[in-house]
Amino acid sequence: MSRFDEAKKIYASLGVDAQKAIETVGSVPISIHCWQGDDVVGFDSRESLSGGIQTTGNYPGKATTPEQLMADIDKAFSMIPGAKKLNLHACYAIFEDGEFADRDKIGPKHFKKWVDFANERGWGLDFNPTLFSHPMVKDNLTLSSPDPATRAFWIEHCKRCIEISNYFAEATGKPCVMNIWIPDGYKDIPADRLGPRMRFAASLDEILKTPYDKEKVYITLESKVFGIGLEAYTVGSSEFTLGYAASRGITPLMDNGHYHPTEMVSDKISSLLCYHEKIGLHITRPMRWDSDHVVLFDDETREIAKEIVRNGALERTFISTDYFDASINRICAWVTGVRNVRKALLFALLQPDDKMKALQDNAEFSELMTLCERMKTAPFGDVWNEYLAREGLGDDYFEEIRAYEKDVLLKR
Ligand code: RNT
Ligand code: ZN
Repeated sequence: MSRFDEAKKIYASLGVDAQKAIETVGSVPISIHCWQGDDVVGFDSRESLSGGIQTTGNYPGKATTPEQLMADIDKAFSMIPGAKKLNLHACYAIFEDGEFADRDKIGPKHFKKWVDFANERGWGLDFNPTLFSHPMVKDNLTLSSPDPATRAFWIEHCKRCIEISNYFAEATGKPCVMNIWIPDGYKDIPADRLGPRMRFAASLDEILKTPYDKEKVYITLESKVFGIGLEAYTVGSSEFTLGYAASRGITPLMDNGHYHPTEMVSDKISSLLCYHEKIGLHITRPMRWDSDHVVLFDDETREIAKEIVRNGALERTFISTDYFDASINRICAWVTGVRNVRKALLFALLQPDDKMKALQDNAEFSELMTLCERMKTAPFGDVWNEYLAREGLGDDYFEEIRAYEKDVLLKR
């Protein structure tokens, strides 16, 4: 009997259909961030990364051209099982023949190469306006700036990004999620907290007047508690974005690096599901701060996956990754982090949810605790390895990464 057959029997005895879990897990799309490949630099400006986010490390081999980034994406994606989307930022616009368009002038044509790239591979595309690393970020402010010209520039940028998102949805035939995140905030205690938030809301209202196909383009709004140099106050706080999204009928997005350390996104998903048909997630790993380490197969990643699966929310959740480690091989970072999201989903699909809910409702908390603990040591690895094998992949991928580093990355 194979290890998987053995595991299947054990899971069946716990009330779980391992075969079905394997069949389901690969169909869940994970939107993979392109920006792990080049430390969130992009191709449109020579500005260094700003906005209170930071990459640290100087590992060799970073992609610096669209061709290199595409090659690295191909390599990484080939080692990641399951349905994938590619998540782009506006700063990854591709200009040809010496042409340049500033962020308030970009359009679909600057992303045609990305559309061709995605279509050749059958991937959907997601998108993000880039409201950082640009001289029009004035005093750390964009859409909430007191300066009308600054606000107007970024409003125009976001409107163009909606157009580009519409183009993505149409050209790929797959829905496009466009996520708005602004870095705006203050380093020290502000004298006016309301003004910037009112201006941000007014700017968003203006942006949302842009026509778009609501069946195909989903606009999400991401919150944040603080950034580097923006420690005292961020305009787009959790309360602000949840209120805005609920009142305007757009989708809230939670990044699990964007809360106080004892606040858990896994605990927040169910609350948002009460009020929103769709929710968005940026899955990352905060280490003491919003450090965006590579996602591991850790407790919180599993708990987030469990909340999505046991609440029947796989089709209601836009799952994307958002981390950027420049201190290790970037392909390895991509593959490891995204595999861990998929692994957490498989783990979640292997829980006896009905039984556990019944135990909770019957106040059988001792039994619930023991069952949860047993599930941790059930033969999960055998099911994961079976899933990988069916995808033509293995659990030991490091030699392949090392070979690509030697043959491609170190020659750059
Ligand atoms: C920043 C946000 C945001 C960015 C990306 C690059 O704290 O998490 O999502 O990481 O847009
Ligand atoms: Zn994020």
